[in-house]
Amino acid sequence: MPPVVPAGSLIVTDWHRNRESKEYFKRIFHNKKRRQFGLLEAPVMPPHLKVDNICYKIFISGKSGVGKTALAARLSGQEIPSVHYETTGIETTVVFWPVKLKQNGRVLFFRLLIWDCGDNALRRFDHMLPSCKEQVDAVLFLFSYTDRTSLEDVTSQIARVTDPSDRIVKLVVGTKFDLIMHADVSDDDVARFEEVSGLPVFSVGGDVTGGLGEVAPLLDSLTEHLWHQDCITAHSVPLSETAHTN
Ligand SMILES: Nc1nc2c(ncn2[C@@H]2O[C@H](COP(=O)(O)OP(=O)(O)OP(=O)(O)O)[C@@H](O)[C@H]2O)c(=O)[nH]1
Ligand SMILES: [Mg+2]
Repeated sequence: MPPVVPAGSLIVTDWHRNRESKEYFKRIFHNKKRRQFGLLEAPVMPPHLKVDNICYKIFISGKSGVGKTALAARLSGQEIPSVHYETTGIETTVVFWPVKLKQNGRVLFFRLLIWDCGDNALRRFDHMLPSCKEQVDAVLFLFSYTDRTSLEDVTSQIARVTDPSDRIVKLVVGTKFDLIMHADVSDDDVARFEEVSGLPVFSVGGDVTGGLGEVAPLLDSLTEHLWHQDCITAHSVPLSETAHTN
């Protein structure tokens, strides 16, 4: 299992709060809202701020209703549907996230292609899971704070989706953290799970306000783990020679 990378060891965390990052982060906004990127679109940078885009495939895994579609919307700054519409197939969302490397101050634009597959569709059609797993770089395993069985299910999801020998980044996300009145999972449960699984758990919940603070901890950690994984795979080969650069 890939190691957990301590926050801030490779990238500048919370860089969105830094004034110098403004020029980069404003490229993922349009009219003060997060810009929605099509599959072939990318932020346009002025020549003096030329940055590399590096692309990754991220799969969101979890029981039906746990909040996979809502998380994809949250990460891309879109509104979360208030009622549950089961996702009938695979939906993809593009999320761009600028990152500053600690080592050399270089800025990279991470392009995260998020794959969200409805859990019932995944179970009904055998070809869906292999498609989602194909060349995947990271998996976000979801549980809901309002459903204890969804946390217990994460271990079997990990076994179903990944192999102990693979180098896929794995993070766990607890959704519906805002529904504290209906909480069925305690802090102790989460701490125990983190200790046993060795995986970091992130908590999300509430409405999407479009502020970067609500997604930065998860996106910073995801990109930092992806970068770490790439450095290991490439044995510190310069970025221009790695497979993910375009
Ligand atoms: N309050 C609150 N509601 C949430 C949160 N995340 C998701 N929901 C709600 O939970 C319901 C189900 O969320 P979805 O994202 O559609 O669930 P899903 O995992 O995509 O489900 P399938 O597509 O059937 O596999 C929706 O009504 C969401 O509004 C959250 O963090 N807080
Ligand atoms: Mg869905």
